[in-house]
Amino acid sequence: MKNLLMALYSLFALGVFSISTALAEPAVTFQVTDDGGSWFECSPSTSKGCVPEEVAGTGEKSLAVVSPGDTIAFASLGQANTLHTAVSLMFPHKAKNMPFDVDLVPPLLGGSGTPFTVTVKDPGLYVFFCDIHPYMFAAVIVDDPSTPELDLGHTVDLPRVTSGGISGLPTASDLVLRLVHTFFIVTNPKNWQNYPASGTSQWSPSYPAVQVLAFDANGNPVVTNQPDLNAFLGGYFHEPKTLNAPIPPVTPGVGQVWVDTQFEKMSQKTKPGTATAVDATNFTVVSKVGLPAINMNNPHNMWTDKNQNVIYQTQWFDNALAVFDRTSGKLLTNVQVGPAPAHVMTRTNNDQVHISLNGGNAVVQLEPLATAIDRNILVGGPDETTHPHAHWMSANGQMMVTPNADTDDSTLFNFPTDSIASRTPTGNLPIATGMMPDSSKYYVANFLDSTVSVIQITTASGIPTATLRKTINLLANYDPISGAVSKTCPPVGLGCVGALPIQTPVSPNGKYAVTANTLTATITVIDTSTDTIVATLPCDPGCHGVQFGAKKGGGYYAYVSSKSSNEMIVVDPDPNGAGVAPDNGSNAIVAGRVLLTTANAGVGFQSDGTVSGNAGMGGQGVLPIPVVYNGWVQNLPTNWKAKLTADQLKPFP
Ligand SMILES: [Cu+2]
Repeated sequence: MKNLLMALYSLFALGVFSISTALAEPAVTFQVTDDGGSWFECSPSTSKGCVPEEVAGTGEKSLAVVSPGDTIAFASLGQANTLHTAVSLMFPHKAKNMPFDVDLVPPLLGGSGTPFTVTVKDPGLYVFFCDIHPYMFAAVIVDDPSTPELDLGHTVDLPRVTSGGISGLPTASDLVLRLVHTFFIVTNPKNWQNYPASGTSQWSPSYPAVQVLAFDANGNPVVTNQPDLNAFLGGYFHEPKTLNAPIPPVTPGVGQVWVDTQFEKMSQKTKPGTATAVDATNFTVVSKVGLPAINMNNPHNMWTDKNQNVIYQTQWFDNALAVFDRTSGKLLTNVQVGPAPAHVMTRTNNDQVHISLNGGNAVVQLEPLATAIDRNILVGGPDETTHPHAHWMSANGQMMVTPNADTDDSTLFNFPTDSIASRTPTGNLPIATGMMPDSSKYYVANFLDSTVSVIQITTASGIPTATLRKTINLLANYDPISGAVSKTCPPVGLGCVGALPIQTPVSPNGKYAVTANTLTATITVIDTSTDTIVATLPCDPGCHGVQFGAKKGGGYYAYVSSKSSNEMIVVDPDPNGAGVAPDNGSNAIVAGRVLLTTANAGVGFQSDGTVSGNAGMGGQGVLPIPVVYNGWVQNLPTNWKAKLTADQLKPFP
């Protein structure tokens, strides 16, 4: 036996088995990282395939061109700290070996480091993503050697996009071009919208300067009549665009607005992300917290305790919840909670802290101020991977609802009975929730579906039951092939369209819900009395986070963040005030914009580090202080209550 082994070793050494090892060698490896943009970094370990930045556009590291029959690989080899997945989002119609959905476990969580490999046989365009962090993209073009251009193929399938999926969509259709455009914006920090502190700047994103072959609905080639993809996409999306320096609202807000500038880098640490505090009374930046001492990693979402003293800060690309002092920015604790902690909220009745584990199947419950971990509340069966993202806690503290990204449903957990009351099917990849101030109804934004599920809660004898009442289709007025929009919305006549919706909170007075749509860069306002879309406002690329804060003198602002921009948008959903019709959000306006970089630093600005890149970029979680939602506002200390109006202190009758 020993001799046989020795003989085999000799044969390997002589290269006799080199054919099989050559077949297994991937043309490209996409390694997951925590770095903004290049989350699937095309590995330089093999020279073939990765499109160099001088061709793809400086900063673009997630694009590959390979040949039919090549193998591509996805791996977590130590640059990422938490669980990610590799999932096929878009691929040539009926392509072999598609679709797939695999976990990429990092060495830190016990992963073996063995890459997942798949052979791509059919020429055309493939886009892959992480369905835990759904803006992590990789793209592969499998090029047909018989044509001089790069081949996107005739049609593609998107099995998880819209209910029932999309099959056979032309590659030159509006929706595919929007996804390709978004890929090149999101994965390349140089293509993010960099607003100036004063005057104007040009936003001129770059795309690969190569000829591409795509086809329209009649099977005719359409892109080849343009010089290259750079010229084509730039023309199609009317770029370059002029960016005006953000002008803040005239009417101040109350307190502070914290924004997770999740991609902003500091020279004192290797992982990206800061929490940026804006003084809502003058809309200047007063604090940037990067927590270099713990190498804070991708801060995603925040909440505070009932006294508004601490910031609970999730680290979505990591496994811990950081807690820091809101005034000083000093770290208080860093608690290991589990894979990909996404969102955090408190319970109004006891100030306990609840953190969703986006890479797991639970919401972690901590004692107030995160002094101890109580338990993991399972939101699915013990063997399920539900992947809850942005949960919401009811105003009375009795219920919690989660959007389960991996099981396409929503869990309603009832605290008095300590059990799951219901699981309601939603659309594809539910990502965020928002609840009415009387806990009568909640909204679930379905990311890949571009729908919002409206779920009614009926409580009898202390037991809630949930019923799907309506599905609001944000793409109802949109033709994915031509891009035609059949309906415009108030107040500025923008198309009534929202694609890839994310955060969707309901206003503290329960009159409207506001949704941030990441693909269309639009903000949708939903009238909660009719559950219809009543307004559409412009947003920035990667439009993502929304929360309501108090407007000085009465009413609310909806503060909106965008991943691929360095500004925050301030929406006034009721500029003519409560009691003056309309009060349903249909006259919502963008009241102003706030630059999130240190160029907008105000008096007394403080920070625990020096910004070294992606300044002000990566806007995700938003937390206005004080928290003015029904149930929380009543618990505020008197000094905060003194800043609010009687209506704000009692937002819902
Ligand atoms: Cu991920």
